[in-house]
Amino acid sequence: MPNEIDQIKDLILASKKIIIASHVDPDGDSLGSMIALCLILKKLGLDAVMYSIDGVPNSYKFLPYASEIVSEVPREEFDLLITVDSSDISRIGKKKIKAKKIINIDHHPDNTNFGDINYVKMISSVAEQIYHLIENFKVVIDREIATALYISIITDTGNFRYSNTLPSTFEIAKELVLAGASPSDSAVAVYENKRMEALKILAYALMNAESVKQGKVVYSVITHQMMMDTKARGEDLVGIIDHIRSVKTAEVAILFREEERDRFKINFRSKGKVNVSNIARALGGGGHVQASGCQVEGDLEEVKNKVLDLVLREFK
Ligand SMILES: [Mn+2]
Repeated sequence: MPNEIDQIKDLILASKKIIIASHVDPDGDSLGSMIALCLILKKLGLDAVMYSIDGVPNSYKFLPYASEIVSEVPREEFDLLITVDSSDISRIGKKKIKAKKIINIDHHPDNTNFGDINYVKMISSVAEQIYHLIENFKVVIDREIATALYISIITDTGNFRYSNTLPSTFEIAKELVLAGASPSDSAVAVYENKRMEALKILAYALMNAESVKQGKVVYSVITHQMMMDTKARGEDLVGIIDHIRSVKTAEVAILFREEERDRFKINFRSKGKVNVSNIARALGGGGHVQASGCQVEGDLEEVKNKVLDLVLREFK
């Protein structure tokens, strides 16, 4: 029985029309690994469509080939759909892609193994998995591939700070830097690219932060009104949760964002002791042990109480 990587290689080489899809609300890992995979396929003489239902957030438009990513589902039927960083097929969005076969490449523990081939491994990022594909394909990593994968790794590990950072993460990062990825340029591109509006909405979030359970749970709320006041957009909220988590006593950080009247998008971060994937899943969402999210309907007080209740229960 050949392993998943060999099976993936065989299926890719046997396919003519290929589409790669990232998840909704795409992050650095899903975009970077999608781009790297597409560039590898190009080197093999294969063309692939890159698809992200929510397009590319401005903060990731610097990625090589980001402008080639489409947000409309092509009408034709594909031989192969490759999903990256998506724990379930529903994560690529509501619009259906016609494809004969699916390869599912992901590192989420709650992956539903929805593909014809499932390459699911609990490592730092899909980028690490793509790196192993490259080794098997014997493709030379150029500066663009290296940069795309390096960005994936730093965004999913919080620049090598989260507990998913393994020795293998550094080994692969080293190879990517040798191949031309720049750690300093990448860090500037990812962490120092904010709009002024992002600073203002961050100020609101920090000013309004509160804590419970002797500071072990720190949370904040971003209302629609605050978004209006600061002219902030969804992309300006990236990273706010990490500031909330930075409180010394905090074990869990929560950010409630009012998406529309009586509907809140909620992000969780944990320093490791509390499994926030369980909490998000109980509320219909998903994610990792240390980073997860969900949406909850109800008025703010109701939603806050429900969520905090669940979080406090995870402490026992
Ligand atoms: Mn990821």
